[in-house]
Amino acid sequence: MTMKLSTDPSAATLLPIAKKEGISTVWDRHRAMQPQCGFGQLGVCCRICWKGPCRVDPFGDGPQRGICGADADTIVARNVIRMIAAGAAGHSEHGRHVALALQGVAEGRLPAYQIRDEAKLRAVAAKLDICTEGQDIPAIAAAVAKATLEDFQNQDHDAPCNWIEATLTKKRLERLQALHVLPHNIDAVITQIMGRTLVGCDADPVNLILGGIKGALADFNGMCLATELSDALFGTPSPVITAANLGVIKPDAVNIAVHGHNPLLSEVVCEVAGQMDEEARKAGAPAGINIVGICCTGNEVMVRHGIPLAANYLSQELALVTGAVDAMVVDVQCIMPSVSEIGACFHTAVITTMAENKIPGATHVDFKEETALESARRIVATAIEAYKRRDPRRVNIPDFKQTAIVGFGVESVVAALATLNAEDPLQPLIENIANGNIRGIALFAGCNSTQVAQDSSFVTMAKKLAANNVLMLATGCGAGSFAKHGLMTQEATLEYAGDSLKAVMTAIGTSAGLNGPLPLVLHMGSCVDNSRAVQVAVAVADKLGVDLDQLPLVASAPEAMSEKAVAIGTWSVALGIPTHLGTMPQVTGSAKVTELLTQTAKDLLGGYFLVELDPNLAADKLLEVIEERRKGLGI
Ligand code: CUV
Repeated sequence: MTMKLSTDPSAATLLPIAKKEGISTVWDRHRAMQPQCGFGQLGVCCRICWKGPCRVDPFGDGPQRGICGADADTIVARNVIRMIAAGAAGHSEHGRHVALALQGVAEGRLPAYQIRDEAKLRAVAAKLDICTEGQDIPAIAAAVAKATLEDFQNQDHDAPCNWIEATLTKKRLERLQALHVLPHNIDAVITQIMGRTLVGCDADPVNLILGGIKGALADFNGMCLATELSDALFGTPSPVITAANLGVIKPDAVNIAVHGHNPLLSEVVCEVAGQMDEEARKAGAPAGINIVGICCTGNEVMVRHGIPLAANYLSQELALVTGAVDAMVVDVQCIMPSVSEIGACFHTAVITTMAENKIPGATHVDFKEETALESARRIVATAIEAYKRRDPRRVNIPDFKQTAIVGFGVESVVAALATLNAEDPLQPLIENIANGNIRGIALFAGCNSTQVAQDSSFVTMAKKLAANNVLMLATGCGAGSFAKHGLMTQEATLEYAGDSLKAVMTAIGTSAGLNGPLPLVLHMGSCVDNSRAVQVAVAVADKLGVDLDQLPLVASAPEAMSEKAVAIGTWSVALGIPTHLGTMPQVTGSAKVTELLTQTAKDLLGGYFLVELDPNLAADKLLEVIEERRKGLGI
């Protein structure tokens, strides 16, 4: 008996085709990998030096220490904080690229980019305490870029990064400062994690985990700046109606899938595609060029421009199996190396673009911000060429797509609320939380994993929380799940929201001109856009005069998989948010580390990890946490 692989209807259509064509997918490889290494699952396998690999016997019979003398607690702690460092490195490198692009725009060096949202740039400057009086836009952009890049350069250990300092509640900053976990320099903190986890360095699990928390907060800092500066460059999201799932691929268009994370490339590809539409028509594609998104690059262009989302993480290969993707353009992160091989089974050009992210078998078009337009033109031309080789007999586009209303940044949430109370936009939200119409807020984030039937835990949990009047926000592949399954629609609110939540969503949506309720789950963007949800929470906390760990606010990554999710989950805990994981974290080989993350954290930080693999029980537990928090606030 095999477990259900995916609840995405597209998978049921395309997996048999993949099988017939002899194409192996992520689910085939998952099956071939069984049984998976138990030591690795517990986190007790150490590969940090070449005396090893070592592993501690979890049953107590075999070795209890590695060859160097490290016990399970040390090994587990070292392994997990290295994951945090990797996650933080990914997000922060993304952030650095955006900051450098902003600097390049300020200096007039990057013709492909401009400040599309000047108001946002000014707001960011104000937030960072940069004086803008009498300054023009390039000068403000230069100052913002400089303050941001300081977060990668500052050598004063006692001076926290500019972004985190400008973002959190005062109480939270004090609490983190007291624990010495506020990052002063993203790069330095990541380097420290790598250094302290070398053989023969930090062996104290508590000290290691604190170092990991600092790394996770550096990750948070990197996300905040990536989100906000991207908004200044590319526009701040506002509600837009679009669609999700593989049915957004068009049989009669040149289909270009943009996949990965960083909007610097995809934004220019979208723009150039608009200019080259006629060429696609001349090549025989009556519908011109159709851009679709995958993973977080997909989320970025979806919330900003309403570009439809074809797939979240687990179905990226299935996009290729449709036989109708002419080019898959990838930047960084979450790109399965298998895509080049599957692309080669069809006519699809799989195009890598980043010098540090290549895939054997793919075509590489080097992308540099300075020459972005040329690269984008080459990419789109390659897609048009590939289209000419498409075999229509092998095209199988599943007839599944759902409408999705997306694009809920802080600004658009506040704007919607302002239609109810222009003087004090947060008041209606706070009132409805206080009177219990909204019991609490849940942020869904994180990936898909083959450990869970794709999208199933997201959807199960959301329906239950909705029925219990919890307001839901989503990012990343979680947002992708909800979009594909029709939970980002007004109909979903009417069908699944509890009565009081439905009434509030209808009041806000109607007054904001949506002719009905807000969608059931609010799409805030990509993984780095988790910072948007924090901003909403901080605004609410500040208004109530409380800290984040007092709010009826929870987070959940029911299908987490990436090291980036480990980093995000950890900062979520550090910010005081009870954080659910629906896949087993690889730490349970150490009772001490497990206790630290799930219990001690509660006293230290107010937030903690809650692990529950059953989505129904997980929803129940989060509802309990929300009620406990409400009680604490006396509401
Ligand atoms: Ni950044 S990190 S699988 S694409 S959310 Fe999706 Fe989102 Fe996880 Fe990756």
